[in-house]
Amino acid sequence: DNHLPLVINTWNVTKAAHGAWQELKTNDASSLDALVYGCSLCEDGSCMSSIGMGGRPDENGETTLDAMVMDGKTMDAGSVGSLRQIMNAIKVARDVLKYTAHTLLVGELATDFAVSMGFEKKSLQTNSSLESWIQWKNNSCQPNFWRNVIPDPTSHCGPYSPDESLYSKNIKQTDNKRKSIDYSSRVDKNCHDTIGMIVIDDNGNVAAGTTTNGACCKIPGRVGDSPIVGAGAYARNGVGGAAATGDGDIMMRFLPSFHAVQLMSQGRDPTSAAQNAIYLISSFFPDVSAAMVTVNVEGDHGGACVGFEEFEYNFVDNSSGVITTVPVNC
Ligand code: SD4
Repeated sequence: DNHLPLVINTWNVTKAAHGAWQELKTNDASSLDALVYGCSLCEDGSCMSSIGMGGRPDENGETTLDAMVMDGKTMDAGSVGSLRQIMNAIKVARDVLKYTAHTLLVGELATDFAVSMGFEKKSLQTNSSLESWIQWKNNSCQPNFWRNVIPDPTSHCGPYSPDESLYSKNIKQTDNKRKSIDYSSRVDKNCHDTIGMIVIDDNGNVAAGTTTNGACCKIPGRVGDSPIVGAGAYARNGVGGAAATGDGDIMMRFLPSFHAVQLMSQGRDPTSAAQNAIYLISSFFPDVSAAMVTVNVEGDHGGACVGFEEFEYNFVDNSSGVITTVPVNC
């Protein structure tokens, strides 16, 4: 097929698309290695401030990373959740795939695994991540992830105060006192912090993957959708792949990437597969921010989104050889 190879990724992250494309075209890389290389270019924080190193920190001010890769030929996958102090999370995810029989390693022990694989351990904090954390800490109106701590934009937005019971983590409210979450306030709609990518090489091998630091000011230990197979991304040879971005705490309950690939395997075109997967989520959570890209092995591609002010994706295939940015209406 003259469309192959191809690369598609969430958001306008041409650095990642370009890196993956170069690997395919000039180094004859496999789809999996091209994907890992392209995404890893952004993990030093140089693409969007919120991917990888120096990205948006957790409540304690630490940046931790989620990443996954999936090989649609073997249906192998490797992923890491809440990985600490290792910059190239997607490369660690590939090592989980390649060198272990596991799928997901998490936290400090995933760091130990990475170190044993030769990765360098270092702080992921930068001046800008420190600054954004201090700003969050000092503004009690900023979104947080506690069900019993609802930011009140009408009140004075002072610093979080340790003795203010509203902001005390030690207060466990009973279910009937627990307020429902205003989902629309939790995710910064202008902050795009995940690359999800699908690469199909000229042998038709589909790889899919993600890398992210998750969500600003997450509760330490939180793992999002991005490293969850079928949620963050999914790949299947003979069909295609999908990758998702947005409010992962909600999205992971619906396995949207698996859902979309499943629909494509039943003959759906990529756009309607993405729309079905995303609109199912918003039918339960109308305020969710959620987006997805999809591509099939014929080279047809599409996207869908809800709740974002704008969503776009990068696409390049062999017939054009040029990276285009495709806007999607939300
Ligand atoms: C997460 N899905 O960890 C990621 C965040 C994201 O645009 O994609 N934001 O929930």
